[in-house]
Amino acid sequence: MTDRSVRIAAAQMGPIARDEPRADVVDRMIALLHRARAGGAQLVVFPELALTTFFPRWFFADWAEVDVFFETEMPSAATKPLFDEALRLGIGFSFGYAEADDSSGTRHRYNTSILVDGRGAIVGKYHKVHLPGHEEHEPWRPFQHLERRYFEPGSSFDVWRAFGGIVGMAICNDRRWPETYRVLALQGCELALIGYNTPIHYAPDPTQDALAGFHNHLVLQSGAYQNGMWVVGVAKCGVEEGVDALAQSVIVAPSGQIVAQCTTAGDEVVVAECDLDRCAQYKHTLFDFDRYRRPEVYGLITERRGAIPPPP
Ligand code: ING
Repeated sequence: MTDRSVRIAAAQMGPIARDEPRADVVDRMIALLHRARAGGAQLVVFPELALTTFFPRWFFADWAEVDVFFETEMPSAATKPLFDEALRLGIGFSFGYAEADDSSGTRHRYNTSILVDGRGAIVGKYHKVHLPGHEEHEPWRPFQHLERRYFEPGSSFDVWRAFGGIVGMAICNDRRWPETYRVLALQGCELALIGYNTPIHYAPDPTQDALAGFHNHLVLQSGAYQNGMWVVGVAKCGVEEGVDALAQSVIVAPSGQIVAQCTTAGDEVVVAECDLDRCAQYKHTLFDFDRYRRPEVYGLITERRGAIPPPP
């Protein structure tokens, strides 16, 4: 058994204020990079929408007010210091941001995550597939969740060969859908990097609030175990512009065990030794997909969107 260990850091971030300059946020990310480096990390995972406050919590009638939160180039002048420092340290990283893509002549906006290798190259880009929340202003809510208004959904889950293994990315709500992990794992994914911004209060059903932490770890751990992959879930958390967001960032082994967990609701780094060869303990036994899966029985999973119960 070879050892394909990668030392991975979960770089959790505390609140980002609405008017916090990107340069200040990048300084925080570089400080986290240094703390990860001190722990020997080769790959640092940052949260979803790591450069700005979680702006989908507000309704903006004017798109000009929304677009200030988007990046039109990556790296940009504001983020280049992060790329430069990571390159100097030889560390790879991933982070989420709001992407404005004007390359087609019309603007397309995505909730995006990128993967950068130790040589500073952007080796992967992912557009969030599962957009939660709602499309129109819903004043009954204490705060909005307008990702479905501000972003277009992505159209694929992809993997990339990097850091000695096969790496995939997902974003926040994606982690709640088992299809996310399974589609990645059907491409051989050994490591899934997942940033999140999760308000603890869920207006449609507040009874879920008390279970926010349980549900977060439940889905990350089951995704890891059922697909024999390492899963890194990293929060932007704490009370951000009056909204309390879940922390509890974790690194989860293919066994489903949590091997490292943040214990604050702020900027914090935890590091774990992630031997990608441990994936085989599950992928080649209990979850040997090619031997045990029955896709001919699973047709409804891709044919049908909503549930259709039997006739009464
Ligand atoms: N956030 C949330 C998530 O799926 C949400 C949406 C909020 C779900 C509160 C449940 C409760 O973690 C994002 N950004 O997807």
